[in-house]
Amino acid sequence: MQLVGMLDSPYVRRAAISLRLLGVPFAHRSLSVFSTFAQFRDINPVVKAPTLVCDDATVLMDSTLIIDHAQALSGRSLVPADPAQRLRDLRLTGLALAACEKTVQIVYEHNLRPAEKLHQPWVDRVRSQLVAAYAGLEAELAAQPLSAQQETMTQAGVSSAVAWSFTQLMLPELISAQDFPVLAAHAAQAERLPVFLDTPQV
Ligand SMILES: N[C@@H](CCC(=O)N[C@@H](CS)C(=O)NCC(=O)O)C(=O)O
Repeated sequence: MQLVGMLDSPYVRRAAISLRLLGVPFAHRSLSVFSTFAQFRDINPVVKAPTLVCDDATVLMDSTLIIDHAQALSGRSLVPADPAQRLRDLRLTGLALAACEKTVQIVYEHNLRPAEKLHQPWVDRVRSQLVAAYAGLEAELAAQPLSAQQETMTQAGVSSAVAWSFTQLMLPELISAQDFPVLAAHAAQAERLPVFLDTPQV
């Protein structure tokens, strides 16, 4: 199985970390959706990272669906089975994915659009959504921490740490660790785990 995409994408990184936590073997192919667009398109015409090329040659995209498939293969899940704990984990994963999406939108707005075409009201709207997603995560983690241990980490623990590190890499001036200390501490602890160190975003 091949996981295609660069680890500076939080979606690729959370998929890679999840596959490793689940013990699902894969080869990582570090192709960019930008600088190696044509090569990526030969594998997946939709050019979405991550893309998983399965052993039977099925081409699967979207990190959530790739993780779902990996969980079926491994017979394990990174989401708790208990309905109440599961709901909380899904909610926190949703907040983390929203934070990833809003960070990517701001980065694309600045990097892909000519400066004179940047639409500031849109950037302001997306930024407020990004802050809301991190405020939600901070409140949840302050009320009840997430595990940052490799053996007990859930999908929310993985995705919130990956999202935080990604935003800190791309937009450090926009989201300050001082405003989200519990989340920043969770991510710092997760980033010291072997599975995170083996899957670096840079
Ligand atoms: N919901 C998707 C989002 C994936 C995504 O947007 N990936 C970005 C890279 S960070 C991408 O493929 N961008 C290229 C494009 O959308 O054209 C997932 O969870 O995998």
